[in-house]
Amino acid sequence: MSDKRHRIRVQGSWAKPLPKNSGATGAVSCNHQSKNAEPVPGSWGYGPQKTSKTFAFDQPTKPIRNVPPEKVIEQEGDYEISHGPSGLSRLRLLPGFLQPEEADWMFSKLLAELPWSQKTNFRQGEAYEEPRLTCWYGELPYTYAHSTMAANTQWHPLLLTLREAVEQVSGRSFNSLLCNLYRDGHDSISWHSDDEASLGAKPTIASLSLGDTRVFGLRKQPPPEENGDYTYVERIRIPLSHGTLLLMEGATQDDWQHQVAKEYHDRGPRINLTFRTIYPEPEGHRPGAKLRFTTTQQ
Ligand SMILES: O=C(O)CCC(=O)C(=O)O
Repeated sequence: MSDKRHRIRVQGSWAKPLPKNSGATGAVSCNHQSKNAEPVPGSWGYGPQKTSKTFAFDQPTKPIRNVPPEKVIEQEGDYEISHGPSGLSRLRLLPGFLQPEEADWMFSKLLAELPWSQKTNFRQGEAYEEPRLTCWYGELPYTYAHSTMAANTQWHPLLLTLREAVEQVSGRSFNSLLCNLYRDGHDSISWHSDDEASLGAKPTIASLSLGDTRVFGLRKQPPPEENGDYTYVERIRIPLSHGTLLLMEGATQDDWQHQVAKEYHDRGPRINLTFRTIYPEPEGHRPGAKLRFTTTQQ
């Protein structure tokens, strides 16, 4: 290797200083000042310093807080995710609740045959198109945020079969179903809890996923002294794959929020079926009101 190429290779922290008088081949510019060179007034590190600053380390007045590491739940099992403040919050994850081949044909059938539509909802008085398609089954209407889905008793026969299977494994009964279709990775549902008064106290929600895997995120509600700041709350992520059943039980809707965030790489369509039990709206409250604003919870 020629001397020049060799020096190019070893520049940086490995580079040895060039020998003195290295001649033309050593013409790599550097900031060395020769012993006799006059310092340039005002240049970095030379010349008279106008102010002399000292840096003192002050002990921080507030304790340093760490953001808790996010937990991941992937294995089949029952998980007690918190014990307060509203009681025990519990998840049950059943990957492979449906065999892949049966999940495949159910996905295609539901994608083609359910009455999917895009709903307008409202946030702080502003209308927006929900970034997903939905449909609703149940003898009662369901209102969340500020939008109502009309009662619909025309259950697709496949949904009745799935409801029975979910009831058997969960030991709960469900009279309603909210279906979500995420067309691609840009479709999503933002942070919320399924805690409308019409779902009753401590509802069990059974969520069945078909199609592409999406990450289901959970974050703990911050205590009142945090004033709605979620920076230091516990977080959990659960990849929900084709044929997986997730049960949310106990105080999960009181003490945690959940979301399916947008993703910025390719995702295929995904259907999510959330079986619920709906009760008539409590009297004297607007439909869709949150339970904590309608009753005193124990
Ligand atoms: O798609 C999911 O897994 C979540 C759906 C959901 O959060 C909801 O319907 O309330």
